[in-house]
Amino acid sequence: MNTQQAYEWARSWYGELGVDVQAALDRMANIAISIHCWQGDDVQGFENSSQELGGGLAVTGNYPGRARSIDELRSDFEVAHALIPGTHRFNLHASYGDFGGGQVDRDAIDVEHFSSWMDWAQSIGIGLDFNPTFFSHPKADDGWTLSHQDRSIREFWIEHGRRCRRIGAAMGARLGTPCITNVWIPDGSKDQPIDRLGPRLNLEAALDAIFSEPFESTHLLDAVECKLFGIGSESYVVGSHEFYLGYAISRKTLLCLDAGHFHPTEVISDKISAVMGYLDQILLHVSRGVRWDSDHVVTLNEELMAINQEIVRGRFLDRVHIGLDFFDASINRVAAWVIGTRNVQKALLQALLEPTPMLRELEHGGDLTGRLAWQEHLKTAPFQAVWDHFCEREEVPGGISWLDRVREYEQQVLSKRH
Ligand code: RNT
Ligand code: ZN
Repeated sequence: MNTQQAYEWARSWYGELGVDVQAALDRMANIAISIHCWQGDDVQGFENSSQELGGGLAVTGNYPGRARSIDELRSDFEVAHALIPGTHRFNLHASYGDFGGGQVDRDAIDVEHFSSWMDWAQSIGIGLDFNPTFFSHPKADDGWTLSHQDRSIREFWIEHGRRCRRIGAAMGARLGTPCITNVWIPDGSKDQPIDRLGPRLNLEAALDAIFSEPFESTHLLDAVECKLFGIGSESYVVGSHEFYLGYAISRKTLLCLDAGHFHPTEVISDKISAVMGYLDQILLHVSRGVRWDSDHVVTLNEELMAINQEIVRGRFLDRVHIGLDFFDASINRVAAWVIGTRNVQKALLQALLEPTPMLRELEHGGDLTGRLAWQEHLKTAPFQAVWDHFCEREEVPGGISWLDRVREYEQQVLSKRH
């Protein structure tokens, strides 16, 4: 059976369950994933400083070939993007500005430092997303930024946040697609604090100051990212889930849910339907924690499936922005991007191929036995044939053949970086 015959057979298999495969593929082709720049260079950035990675973030592994310059990062991403079906977005951190070999502090960055990124994005036809960088900086070395007890430190970071929104809005205006600008700060405490309230009040006021400048929502969308704990903030995180949920609802920003930011058995797939009644849009940081917020490359596991099922079943595709957040330096970084992004797409496509009305009917009719039997049966549906057809349609390698291109690029380019 050739791939076309396999696809036709799979199509009729799904068709018998009332699933329109063609419609699912058409929908898939238009879903842009926000691919994070920081998998390409181990969250180092291009600030020309000797500052080490901070904020409790940890990248482990020393696989050769890390991107050391803007040109290398762009080239690596282009290789990955060409192996991922569809057109996606690139998610930059403020520390990745084009500073021309000089040093520009975080409270002095401006649109001009990102104009070459915008030129590049436009030239390859992708949108950009953005993040202020509240870590890996002398003024964040004690682990506190926007909620710092020292007003001058808070003001430094507020200025950074305000500038980042201007940069984000410029990206959105230039590229014709809103730039989601996501605030994550590391602030918190290793041990039990006496004052849990004060820093939260500081953070609330600092965020209000950052968000006070109005921008068109067609240019800029603001998001805030909550977290349960981090390395060095095990006992208290200022920007917790409750804090940011309340903030996002009251200020009408997006809430960012990172899959690695909750208790190990607490899942963001269950949070989507809970928050969508109160929030217009949300951002996801699809990640994979292994025992902790370890940011492993996303695999096609049950939670990834559940996240995407929730987005599709709730008809939230236009209101949930899918971003990625993982960083693994122990494997080829281009492959990490390709594997993680394609996995999200596979989960999404499987969700779009679900015979949801039939499953709902079983559930509503009280046939929980049938529901479980069908859920399990669908796990071995002839999905691979549909996926390969989708890749072919989008002119990218199907199956595992993309790996040949990554290996070739590794041999010709990545292995020569020392
Ligand atoms: C950290 C957050 C945040 C970062 C990136 C680099 O716990 O998940 O999103 O991973 O900003
Ligand atoms: Zn995140």
